[in-house]
Amino acid sequence: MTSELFTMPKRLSKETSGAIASTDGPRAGKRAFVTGITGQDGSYLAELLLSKGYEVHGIKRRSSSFNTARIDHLLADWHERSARLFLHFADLSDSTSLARLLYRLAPDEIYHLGAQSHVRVSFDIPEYTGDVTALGTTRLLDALRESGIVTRFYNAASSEIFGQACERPQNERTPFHPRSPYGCAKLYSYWMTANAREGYGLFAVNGILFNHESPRRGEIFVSRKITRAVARIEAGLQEKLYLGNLDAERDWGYAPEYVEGMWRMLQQPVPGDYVLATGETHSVYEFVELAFTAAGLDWRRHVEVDSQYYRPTEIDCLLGDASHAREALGWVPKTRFRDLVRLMVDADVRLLADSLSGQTERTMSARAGE
Ligand code: NDP
Ligand code: GDR
Repeated sequence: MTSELFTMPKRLSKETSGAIASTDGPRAGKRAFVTGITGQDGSYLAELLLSKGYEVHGIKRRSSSFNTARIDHLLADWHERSARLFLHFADLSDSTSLARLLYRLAPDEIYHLGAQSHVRVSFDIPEYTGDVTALGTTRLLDALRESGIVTRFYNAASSEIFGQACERPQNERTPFHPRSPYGCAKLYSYWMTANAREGYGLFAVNGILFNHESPRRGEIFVSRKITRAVARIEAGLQEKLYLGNLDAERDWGYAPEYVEGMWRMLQQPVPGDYVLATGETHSVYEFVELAFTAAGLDWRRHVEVDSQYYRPTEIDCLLGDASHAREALGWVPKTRFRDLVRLMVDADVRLLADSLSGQTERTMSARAGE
């Protein structure tokens, strides 16, 4: 389906638009554009796409310190002919930067992963979360429409949109009841993506992903907070770990497997929405117990509850049903909960040992032994 709203804008010439020199030539493979490439999922996705021969363009935010640690091992000097990963300064709060890049790059596929992604923090900065996580998607979709390019669009939706769900497990037809500013922002983003598909015929998909973790998980998400603390307690650098609600249950999978699912969604003949989940749910308490036991520690001696980590509204239990993804995409999660906890503890123990021995120049993936 086409629409007048997709009419090509008057294009600038390459000279005046400042086309990116290294990407001007004919393309051998597909070109992908990734928001959130510096995050956990973005880094695994970049690896996957490069391994499939893609040329990958990601955006990074201006920061007063380096924020590319997760992808440093993938970056080559962009002057070199072999370079296939390129970073550009842009921000989801700056529509002009997004429009300019999409126009210049005309990517075959767009993976929209950028967000203020922390649920607890979204209660402290709800307006900002709405601006980046909700409106950021609108800005990107609008930039896409204005640039007049033909492309495929993946939106990182979230199991948080189910919130206090009325049924268990949750699938693509489960009604939504978000329980945080983040969940509300993701629900808006979800509907904007669906609307672009229905209204403008865009190949746009929502990946409704349940929690997925890895050694590259941000340090203030509960899984990584626990495994880092276990490593530090084992090394005698820390005595206590303060957590919030230990009873909350989540469907936890392994991040590299989930980015494979994202890619598969964009290779389908028609666009749709997909849940990715393991189909198992475990409490934070279970995560704690397994992680401490893996390092030979007794969690009761070290873990205390601090109510400041509680949320004004919590989701008690999330459990996903990914049978649609299994049937349509052939996507099946492989890493079990117990193995996930173990590999994260092992990675943090190695990471700490490396940093204590001064081997700080080693890349994150090498440190994690992945
Ligand atoms: P991360 O928090 O690790 O990464 C978020 C990314 O978004 C980072 O690259 C971050 O940049 C970038 N970002 C934040 N604000 C802006 C902005 N204003 N402009 C441009 N980029 C910005 O998230 P994950 O990798 O874990 O998750 C990827 C996506 O999937 C997110 O949208 C998340 O909400 C969603 N999701 C994640 C799940 C999970 O379990 N991991 C489950 C379901 C959904 P910087 O590095 O500079 O901070
Ligand atoms: P979540 O992940 O909110 O599910 O969002 P998080 O790891 O933050 O919390 C999971 C559960 O653990 C409980 N919890 C704590 N959480 C944190 N961060 N810190 C604590 O000290 C703590 N103690 C207990 C929480 O209350 C919660 O129940 C993640 C993010 O990646 C989102 O971007 C994504 O959309 C969803 O997963 C699916």
